[in-house]
Amino acid sequence: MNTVAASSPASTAPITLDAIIIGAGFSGMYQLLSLRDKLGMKVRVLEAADGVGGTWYWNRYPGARCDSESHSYMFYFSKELVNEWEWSERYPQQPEILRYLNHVADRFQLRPDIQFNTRMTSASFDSGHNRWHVRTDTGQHYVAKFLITGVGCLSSANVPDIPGRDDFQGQWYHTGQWPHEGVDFTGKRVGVVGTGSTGIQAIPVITAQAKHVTVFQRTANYSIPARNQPLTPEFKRFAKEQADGIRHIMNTNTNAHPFRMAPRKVMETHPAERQALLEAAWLKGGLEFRAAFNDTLIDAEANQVIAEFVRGKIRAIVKNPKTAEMLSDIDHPFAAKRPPVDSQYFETYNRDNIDLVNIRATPIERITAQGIKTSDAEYPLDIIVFATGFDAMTGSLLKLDIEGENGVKLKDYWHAGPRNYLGLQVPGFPNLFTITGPGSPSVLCNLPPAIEQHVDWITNCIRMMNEQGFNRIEATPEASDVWCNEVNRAANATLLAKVKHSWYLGANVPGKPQVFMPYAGGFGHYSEICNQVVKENYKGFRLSA
Ligand code: NA7
Repeated sequence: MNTVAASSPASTAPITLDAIIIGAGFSGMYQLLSLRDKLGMKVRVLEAADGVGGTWYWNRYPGARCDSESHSYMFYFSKELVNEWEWSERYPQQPEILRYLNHVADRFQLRPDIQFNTRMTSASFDSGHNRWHVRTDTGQHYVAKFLITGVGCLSSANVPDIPGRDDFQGQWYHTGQWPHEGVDFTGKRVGVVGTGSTGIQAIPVITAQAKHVTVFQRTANYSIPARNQPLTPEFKRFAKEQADGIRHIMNTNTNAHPFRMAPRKVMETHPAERQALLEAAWLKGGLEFRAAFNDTLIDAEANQVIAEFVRGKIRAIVKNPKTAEMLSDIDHPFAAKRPPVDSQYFETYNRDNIDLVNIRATPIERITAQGIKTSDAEYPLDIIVFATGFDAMTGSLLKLDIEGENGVKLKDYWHAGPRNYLGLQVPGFPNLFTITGPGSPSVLCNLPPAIEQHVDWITNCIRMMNEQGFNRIEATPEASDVWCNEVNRAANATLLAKVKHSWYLGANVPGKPQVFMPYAGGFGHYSEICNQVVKENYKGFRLSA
């Protein structure tokens, strides 16, 4: 192990390293471990928070839980790690995931090489020496051959710029920047804006505590019951004994989840059998519901059938017909926006301390000192919770102020949307790697396997460069163009690209270019493409000494 003391005082003298990694979540920690322990490189991770965890450090809102099943939401690179860690529930809650990531940091002695409370403020590439110069808000200046971002796809909070927000005399919070001490909702009138995965997780938990909750819904959403439960000793044993098989399934299927899509099509299945299969999938719950048929996201007619099944479930659960109508009046195909998984979301609307407001019909006009004013009413509130999502995929990268060759800024190069090769490298930004960057399967996947695949690819690439004496690697503009076309082609082959107001396209952030960002061609297929590129001597990359 080649540990670099991570607590050097602020100084103007540059500190020279082999690689700088930004972020100490799943990505940054595994990348550190790989470069330091496998390749013996001098590496430092810069992390803005005072602890590891990334997304799971910040997202501490009530009900925060992973939608991936716990036995799949972990690292698989170390058999010992798989064997020694035990999850308690089918879907882990945020504190348990954070405990896991802290365990990883301790077990592999990562902390000495992570510099906490340090935000990278800029990075610029020196072409003459093939080195990145990285500056931090702690006044440090690092020089490193490689710069690797592990900043997460959903980490730049999107707080809507609603007029009057600063006038509000109560408290407001964004779910992705939740206070560590928690928020006490007892006796409070709470407004929740947003009904994506986060709002759907938080609303039942907040409503169980608050005096009254008003949900401001812009887009009604599908949700599948999680059917969360404690894991049985038998399942825990199965997950460990079958770890290799589970890993193989995740690494070779479409979404890196530990289950395969059933090899059947909706319209080719007899309606009675179809109904029975959907009922069984609904009872089992979770994201696996999507795997009951393999054409849900490809065939609009098939999707309609499934969408109508879920709408029917909503109408059956929610007793107030007006509320049921608002919740089931969904304007997009099933799973074409990120499909949430819930615990008692629709059931919560049967309580008498919750109301739903359709802000598409009666838009929010402003926030007042007392609450939220829509076009037809004012709602007095003590607390507003913005569950309004993230400037996804590109937001956290563009905040970093990265400048490549010839002084070109990443934000200018990407002014019309992200352009890169394989989601890994941007032309004109040599020796910069973006773990789970736009253009890779990333958010369409269960992320830990996607992160392991990217980190392993980057590590093997750097190993090859070290062994063969290359100092510089850069994606060619031609390869990037071809890849961007492939990303568009893959999206257009599905119903995902049909939804114009989805964060996959950047539509949730005013002014953001609308480009479909993740690669929808499937994780297993994507991995094969990455492997083939290596076999063809890093086809599409320019390597130089
Ligand atoms: P999402 O999925 O982006 O959901 C955000 C929600 O907030 C969604 O209902 C939005 O409505 C709503 N929203 C966003 N901006 C506004 C404004 N200005 N006014 C009213 N409503 C608004 O974010 P989540 O945090 O729920 O989930 C993100 C991911 O985290 C999730 O996919 C998982 O992977 C984990 P819209 O649909 O845009 O009309």
